[in-house]
Amino acid sequence: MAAAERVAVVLLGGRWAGKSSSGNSLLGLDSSTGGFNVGKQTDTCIMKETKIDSTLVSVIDTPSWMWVPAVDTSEEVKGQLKRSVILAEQGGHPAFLLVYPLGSPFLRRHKVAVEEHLALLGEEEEVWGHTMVLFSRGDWLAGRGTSIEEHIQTAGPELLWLLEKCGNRYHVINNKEKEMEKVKELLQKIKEMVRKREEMADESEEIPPVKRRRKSMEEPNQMTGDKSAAGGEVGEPSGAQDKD
Ligand SMILES: Nc1nc2c(ncn2[C@@H]2O[C@H](COP(=O)(O)OP(=O)(O)OP(=O)(O)O)[C@@H](O)[C@H]2O)c(=O)[nH]1
Ligand SMILES: [Mg+2]
Repeated sequence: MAAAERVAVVLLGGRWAGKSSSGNSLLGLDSSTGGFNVGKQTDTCIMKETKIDSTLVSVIDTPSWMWVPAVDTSEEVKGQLKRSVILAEQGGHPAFLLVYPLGSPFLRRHKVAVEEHLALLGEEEEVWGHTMVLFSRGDWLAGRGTSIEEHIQTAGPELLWLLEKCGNRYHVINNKEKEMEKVKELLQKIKEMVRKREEMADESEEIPPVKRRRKSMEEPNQMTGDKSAAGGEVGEPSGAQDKD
């Protein structure tokens, strides 16, 4: 299947970053209409699907890490993060969105946490080559009357490091406004990232195919979920009602 027709987006990041909300923006849903639970801590991976124009998009929400080195993250959360990759590979061409809220400085401890938690997901070049920064809380920028470019220029070296690791791929989203045009723009960027990566993989045997990477990863215990139709989900729902 062509890369343009199907993608699987994994939402990654620290506590309260806006992962579930960003997933809902992609799905065009909210907590009360079948989207991810917002405002309640996500504790297992959940995959939901939607169709945006002709593209089938699998959206995978994950539990947060705290802003600590990976060694201090529970085995349960680490297992769920690894599981997200396996779910993504079932759902299409994997793309990782590293969700980070605007208005929060990205410091050395954030850098360490991101680097070490992404290392759990697979081979470094392969993972970072499929990763884009998704800045949530786009309304923060609007409130300050500044652009993302200006914000990046005045941010510290850690944020510049992050963007460089992501090949300068980023997108700004305001989850308080369901802006479909912005979501479509994001999807185009994701597809472009995946397409470029697939092309590089075709050109170079140095880059391990996704399937080979998967073999090297431990199968988690809880692979009981089945992918369901659009709007359906895979994995254990957290069950509680949202506060948002
Ligand atoms: N103003 C504003 N608030 C946002 C935005 N995105 C998320 N939030 C708020 O940020 C809080 C956390 O959002 P979640 O989507 O639950 O964040 P999360 O990363 O899934 O959080 P955990 O799973 O609990 O770690 C909620 O109160 C959201 O309403 C945004 O773009 N703008
Ligand atoms: Mg969440």
